[in-house]
Amino acid sequence: MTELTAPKSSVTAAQFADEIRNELKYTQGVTPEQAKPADVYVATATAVRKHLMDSWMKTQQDMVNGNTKAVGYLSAEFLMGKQLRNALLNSGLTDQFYAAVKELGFDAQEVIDAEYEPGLGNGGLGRLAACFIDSLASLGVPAFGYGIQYRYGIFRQEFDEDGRQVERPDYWLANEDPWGHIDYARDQRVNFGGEVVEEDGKRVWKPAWAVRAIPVDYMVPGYESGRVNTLRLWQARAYDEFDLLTFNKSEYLDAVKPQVEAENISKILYPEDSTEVGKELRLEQQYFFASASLHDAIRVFYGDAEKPDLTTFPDKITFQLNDTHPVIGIPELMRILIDEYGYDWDTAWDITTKTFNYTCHTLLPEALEVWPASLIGKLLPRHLEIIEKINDQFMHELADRTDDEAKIERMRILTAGENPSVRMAYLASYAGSHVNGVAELHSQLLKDVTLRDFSDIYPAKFTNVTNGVTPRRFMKLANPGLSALITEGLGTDKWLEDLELLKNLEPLAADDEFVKKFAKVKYDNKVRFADFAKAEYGFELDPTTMFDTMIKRLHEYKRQALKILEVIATYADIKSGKVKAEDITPRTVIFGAKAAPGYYLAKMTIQLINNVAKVIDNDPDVKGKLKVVFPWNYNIRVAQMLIPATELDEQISQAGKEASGTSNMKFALNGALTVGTLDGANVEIRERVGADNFFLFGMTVDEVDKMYEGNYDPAKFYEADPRLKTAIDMVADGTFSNGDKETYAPLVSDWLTKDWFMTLADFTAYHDIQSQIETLYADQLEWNRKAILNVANSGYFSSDRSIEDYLERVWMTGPLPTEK
Ligand code: OAK
Repeated sequence: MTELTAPKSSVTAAQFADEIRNELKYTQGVTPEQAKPADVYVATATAVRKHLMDSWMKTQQDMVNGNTKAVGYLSAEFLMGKQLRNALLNSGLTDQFYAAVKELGFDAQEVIDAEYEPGLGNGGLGRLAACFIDSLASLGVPAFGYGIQYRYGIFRQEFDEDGRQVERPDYWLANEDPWGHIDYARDQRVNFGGEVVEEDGKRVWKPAWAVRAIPVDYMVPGYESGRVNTLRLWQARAYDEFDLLTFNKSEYLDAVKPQVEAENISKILYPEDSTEVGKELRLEQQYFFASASLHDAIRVFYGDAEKPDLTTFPDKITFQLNDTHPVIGIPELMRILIDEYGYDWDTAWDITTKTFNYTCHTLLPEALEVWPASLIGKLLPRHLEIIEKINDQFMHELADRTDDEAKIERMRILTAGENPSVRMAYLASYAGSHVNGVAELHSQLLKDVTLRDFSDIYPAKFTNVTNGVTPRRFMKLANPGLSALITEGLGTDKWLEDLELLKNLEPLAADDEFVKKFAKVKYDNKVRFADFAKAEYGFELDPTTMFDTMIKRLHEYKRQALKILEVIATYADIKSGKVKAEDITPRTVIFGAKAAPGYYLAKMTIQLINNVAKVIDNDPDVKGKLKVVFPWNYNIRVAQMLIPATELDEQISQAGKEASGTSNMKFALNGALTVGTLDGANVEIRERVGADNFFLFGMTVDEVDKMYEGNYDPAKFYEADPRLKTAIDMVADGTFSNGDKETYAPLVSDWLTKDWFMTLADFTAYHDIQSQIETLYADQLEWNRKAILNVANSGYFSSDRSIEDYLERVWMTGPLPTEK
């Protein structure tokens, strides 16, 4: 399928074909006859980069020479997805590409498929970072994304014959990466370990070992903005032996070990989502990229000046801390200013506090990073001193502001006692200019609960910026059919830059002809996904059934268990004849999820889902009525196929646990209806699309809190709802484990005795809403009308709007001036 693109590059398809031929010859060293699709992919990517080069250089020049403050987005994760089609779109070369590869005798899809998706993130936080740098470039705001170029991204997920998750290494760099440019000349030295000594009345850090940080630059082209920003991902390399020889011989062995291990620092992305593992390597990673990025920004804006005036640093760039992972950058900037540039403490503090802002992405206490002071002292002794001093200063400041000693004690950045630790969220909340949550409810809960003491003392720091998603990737690229229909309906494609224009689709929801066209697009997307699922996974999907999807990391709070228990109960209803054949709405339930490798119950839930899928599939009684599939290794590519094909989106987390969610936005924008709780951004989606166009169920945050207070007993809910009881009994009695009662015993026991996220308490409400869903689904015209209303009213959830909010509320900057 070709796509209409704007802006059109003036390059013709024939010229572009020549450029590709040229790259095949001079980059790949092959003739078009010898070339494989992978060669054509690399050649095309190389040609596209050249098209972007002038804008990239100009953007950097304008950023350095002008007066527009830049944004530095510091993030341990950037989950970018494939680059080729996005780069073609934003350079106006899509049509030329399709024509050129055809002329060269290749299948465009095979060329696109040759790109290996980099998985440099775990989930929502990493994908949000990718959407944000897309929007920054599209709005023409000068920006850097700063992170780590992990050699191994998120693990590749497979399932074994028992349905268990198996993690395989994702060696994405075993494939050519034509987008990344390694810039050896702009490396940075990052030091670790050693001790701090007193020299001439100054504290001097004598590190024990160092790592070379080498930037790999990725162009981030804006859509229709003519601007190209930079994503700079750091690679860790060892220095050569010369450095080691400077160490005292007797320490040689100790010294050589970290040297050899230097490259481990950028070797692997931690496959954790929300729960932290206290690993030394993780702190090394965090310091590695924070330190290299701060030094890099100083180099970018002040060149090699020996005595730059760094009091202007916060006017040059503002740094956003994407959760706590880069928060070690705060003491690092203090250290750079004091130790490397000779500023006094107060001046350094003034610069530092003006430079950083902090976004929190969680409500789970265990996801707020806390580092043992001993570990920081071992790896970064000078930073520990600085953190101690920040904490002292903070305690004094608090004593001036409140008499509440218990509160002061609660707020310590460095905890007291025998094994003190450093609370990174508190450090960020004290030192950052602004602190924000990622949806209204989340920001409110941060203020009321998680960071309450901080918001009491510093209310002006706290703000909300509701997340968003880029319509370029998640509508235009993922859903060409719907995009074309929207452009037809609106008479313009400007909605891709101003997503609120979707509002003008609202009247078309009353136009039966338009609704039918919309329904046809959805059906075609279902067929497309079914074809993909057949080719990729061997699944047989029936596109006439309802596509009901739950995609997100596997976590108890997200409650995949609620969904699978409802599926099991429905299966039992059909088997027992309780539900008549004619009353059944045939459904295909689609799951996509990775579980952290060490997360026992999450992995067991995956195994259960796979085995439920298997049992249902082998049962002729439910054929054509119910099907469950679990495409393994869910990633951005699968998301781009599956979201446009989905009719019902599951956002069923326990209220008060999901910070925002962003797939909920992607689904609404692609015309799915949501069944969801009042959690995260669901609340705002429902407000905008209208309560009639959203299937709400379940307890509210207040009800959840009350239930916790009342000593929640899940067994009562098990006893009270016969469907729930049957479903859990089936899991327990071996129905989904070849008769083995032990397989899921830990899961069953957790449900019946603990059930921290109250899956059982919400089960009945979740079932009750299903009949509303099915009644509406039976009236396809009405269903699709509501789906259109979801699209029309979700323009607010563009990441362009999120970035505009950050510009106004947090960063106080804007786009580079455009030339007349
Ligand atoms: C990851 C590690 C530590 C803390 C939070 C996360 C994370 O991925 N959080 C997710 O961030 C998304 C983007 O803001 C939100 O939409 C999700 O609700 C949140 O779980």
